[in-house]
Amino acid sequence: MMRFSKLAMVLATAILAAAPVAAVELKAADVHPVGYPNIVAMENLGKKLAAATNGRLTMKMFPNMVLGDEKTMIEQGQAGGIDIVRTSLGPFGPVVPEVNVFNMPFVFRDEAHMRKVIDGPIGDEILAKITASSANLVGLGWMDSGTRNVFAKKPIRKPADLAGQKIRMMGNPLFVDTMNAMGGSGIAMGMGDLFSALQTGVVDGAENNEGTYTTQNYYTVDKFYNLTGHLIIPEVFVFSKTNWNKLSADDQALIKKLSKECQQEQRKLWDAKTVEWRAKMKAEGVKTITDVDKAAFFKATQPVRDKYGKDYAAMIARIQAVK
Ligand code: BDP
Repeated sequence: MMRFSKLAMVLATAILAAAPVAAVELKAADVHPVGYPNIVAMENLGKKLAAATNGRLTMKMFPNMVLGDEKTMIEQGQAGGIDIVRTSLGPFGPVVPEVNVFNMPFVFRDEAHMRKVIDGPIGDEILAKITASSANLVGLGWMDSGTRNVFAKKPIRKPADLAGQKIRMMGNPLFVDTMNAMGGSGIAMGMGDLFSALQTGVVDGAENNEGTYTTQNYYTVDKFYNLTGHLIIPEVFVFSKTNWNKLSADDQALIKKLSKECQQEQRKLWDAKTVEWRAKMKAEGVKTITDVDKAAFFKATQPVRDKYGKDYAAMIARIQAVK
């Protein structure tokens, strides 16, 4: 009897050791279509993760707003329904107000400046603020999203050209104030509703980078792409904290390391795609207006920087000091 139970124990131990560790499929969500740099970079993170864990951790990408627009995706991340949410910082501001420092009009001199800031200690600090906030999310990394420019059915060169124009902005009061200060009428709306809003005249225009302007087909309705350059907003990707806490410390460290790689890889993909998007705009007859009075838009938006920036004055000074 004694001998039998010993054998049973040995067998049970052997079976347990051979049983595969439960595999986890991480859910990642994005509003963009397959092939967009953010999606490709995130899918590559997933592939590396699967390779490094022998398939124990894998990732499934839900692109194209299939899990909702960014507001919904962020809420799902907070609730644990989505593991990795990639979102513009725009709709993230109402959830973690500290990120609004990057959402301020003309806070970055240019994209190179923005990249330097997100790669350096300030970028890490804001990610840590996201993680430390009550949002129940872990800040993992940044992505480039180019420069946002106003598109409309007419050229926009100065604030007076925006008079009477209803311009869609991302859901954050800061942006509605920004557009109103720029001379237009800002209307907050999710990206999912924008195409039909443009078509039906609910709004006259919107603002975005070349990538979203072309891949969402906005150029088919609004042919003037005006280089107002008022916002350079990095994108962030975050992990649901509820689900993060279920991972081992080693897995967390691995995901953090791959996130840093993803941040650098996305930017290379971004630069290559930007060349393609610009070529497409040209081929499709988009009129890119370059002689925009940016100084006038900068001046017009000073009250927005004064109103929202007063809470982040020290941080803004540090951003500006990054050369
Ligand atoms: C794009 C961002 C995306 C935003 C979108 C928007 O990549 O995250 O949802 O703008 O305007 O540039 O809503």
